[in-house]
Amino acid sequence: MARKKIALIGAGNIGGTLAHLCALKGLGDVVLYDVIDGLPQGKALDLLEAGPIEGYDVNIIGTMSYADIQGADVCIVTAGLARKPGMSRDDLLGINCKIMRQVSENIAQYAPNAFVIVITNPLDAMVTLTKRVTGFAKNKVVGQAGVLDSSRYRTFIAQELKVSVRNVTAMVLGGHGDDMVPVRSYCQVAGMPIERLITAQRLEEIENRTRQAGGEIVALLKTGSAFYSPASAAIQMAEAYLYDKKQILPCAAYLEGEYGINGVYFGVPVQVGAGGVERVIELTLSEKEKQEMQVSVSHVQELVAAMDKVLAASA
Ligand code: TXD
Repeated sequence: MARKKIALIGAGNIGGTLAHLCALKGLGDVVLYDVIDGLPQGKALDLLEAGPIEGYDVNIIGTMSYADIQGADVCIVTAGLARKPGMSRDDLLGINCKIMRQVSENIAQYAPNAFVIVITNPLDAMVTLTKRVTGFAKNKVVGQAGVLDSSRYRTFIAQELKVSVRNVTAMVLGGHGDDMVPVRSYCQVAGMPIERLITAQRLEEIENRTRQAGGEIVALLKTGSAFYSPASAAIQMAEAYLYDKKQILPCAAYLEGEYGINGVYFGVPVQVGAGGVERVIELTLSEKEKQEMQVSVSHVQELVAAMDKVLAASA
């Protein structure tokens, strides 16, 4: 059986980490694309030369030519600018819009059957743009935010209770902004509801830290944003697709009436398998969580409206 082909558009911090994870997990042959001459080629060669030590046989190439992504099974997009201290994700809108339009046109041309996972910020707008420009069906374009945000929430809860991260299940829904929605009512530790284990006040603090967790890392790194954990999150989504796992994961999915939301990408639990985003799962939320989802979706709608203005101005 031929190996799968995974195209990584953007070979920066997340792109390089994605390539490393693809190789270590033997997910498929990797094509690393970037516009900075030498960057994708250098990272690809470096990773290839780790192959004999790690024991992977996958091929990894670095390129500045979209023709090399021809026929990719999965495209993971990180092309664009990352945040610096003092910036919000939304500050990236203008520049990343232009980059993502170009990236999407090329994916449509060279990898028309790919499952596309968008990571570039502002996430909810960039994944909406990708679907529009590629013209791909909604099941083939998805955004990564919720897997990471949930992993952050799970990390802080595991630390608080001094239990294995494996015992903590949780979902963070909504847009990938500071008004994301940690869904307390579905958070459990080894099956026990979290509200029985941690006080409401302490949970509030943990949830606030989760909402600010991206910024916490930007403030520490100063030159960019988180990259190990976003890469791990996208790889979990790619594996669910490539291995037809039917795994339920919180992802930015295109909604058509689910949760009362229409026509935008928004973080909800979805089932990912060989069909891509196979189904949206509708949770029963508390009144407070419903309200939080409303606040978050109106922010995403504003962001998409701002994106439309940028696109109209540059058309
Ligand atoms: O959970 C999430 N969704 C995120 C998103 C978590 C963390 C960071 N997230 C966002 O991912 C971040 O705000 C950025 O928008 C992207 C990529 O983050 P990364 O940390 O990898 O940024 P880098 O290291 O700056 O890499 C971006 C690369 C860089 O090498 C550029 O040369 C390249 O993108 N780039 C392009 N590639 C292809 N095509 C074009 N036009 C292009 N322009 C820049």
